[in-house]
Amino acid sequence: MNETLEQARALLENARRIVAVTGAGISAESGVPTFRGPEGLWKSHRPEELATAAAFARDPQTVWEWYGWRRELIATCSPNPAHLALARLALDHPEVAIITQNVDGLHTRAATEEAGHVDFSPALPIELHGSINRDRCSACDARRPGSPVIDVTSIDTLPQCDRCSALMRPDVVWFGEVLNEVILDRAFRLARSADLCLVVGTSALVHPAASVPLATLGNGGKLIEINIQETSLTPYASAQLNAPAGIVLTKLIPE
Ligand code: BJW
Ligand code: ZN
Repeated sequence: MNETLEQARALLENARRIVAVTGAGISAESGVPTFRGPEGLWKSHRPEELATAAAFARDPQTVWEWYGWRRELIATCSPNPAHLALARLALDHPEVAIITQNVDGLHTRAATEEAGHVDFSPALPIELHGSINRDRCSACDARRPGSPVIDVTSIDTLPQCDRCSALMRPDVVWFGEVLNEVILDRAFRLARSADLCLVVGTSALVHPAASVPLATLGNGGKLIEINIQETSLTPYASAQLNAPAGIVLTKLIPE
């Protein structure tokens, strides 16, 4: 890895505008399970089966059980050295944006931990797939902070909207749903104007998020990939660092 690490350091030092596109792998060292792979299954359901509006309409109790389990788990997790290193990079460097597919809020927590306050920070992420810690009404779109514990005993005990009494759902983007247009435009604009894209811990299987690094490449920018496995983006990477994100990013972005 040492030679590639040197290449990656040189790319980072020479870049003026940088985007970091992250996925579930960056939170793996915090104890948050990834979606795909042997560790990624929950009660033998695949995310494609549970993370859909159709699954919620058919069986909201099972879908809420999964999200409730994940909320409780994430509440016990903390940002790891990889989140903190990216937050440092964004605070120290004038033009860095963190774009995440993750809904776990760990980049946001890292931003406040590194900056020491909760106001606007350049280390706050652009969250493409929403936040697991917010609820959204399935009928009127009202949003509110989510309860940390969900009672899935019956439909009537599931979270309900204060405004219209319909079922609340997690404020995340499910398969087949469109991503927020403003957020997505911003992510693509930043990626297109970046000289360098760090792609960290994503299988790069889910679109349109997986196309964001391609926008940097398409405009003549370079990619650094940090992943314990190869992905469809690996052949396009100027440097592929094949090791856990926490180890690589602390070497690449020292304190
Ligand atoms: C480590 C590590 C360590 C582990 N260090 N690395 C174009 C082509 C084909 C299909 C489509 C397309 N455009 C749209 C689609 C359809 C669909 C899609 O992409 N399907 C594909 C699966 C084929 N996309 C959508 O439906 C999207 N909507 C949309 O496009 O609307 C317009 C439209 C509608 C209808 C038709 C056509 C267009 C919405 C996608 C929403 C995804 N939502 C989820 C759930 C969010 C809520 C929740 O959390 O429950 O988002 S699915 C899930 O996957 C989650 C993730 O953000 C996303 C990506 O997963 P990620 O982060 O890459 O995780 P893993 O587990 O896959 O990978 C982990 C990686 O980490 C691995 O590589 C490991 O090796 C690595 N790793 N430890 C470094 N320590
Ligand atoms: Zn409502």
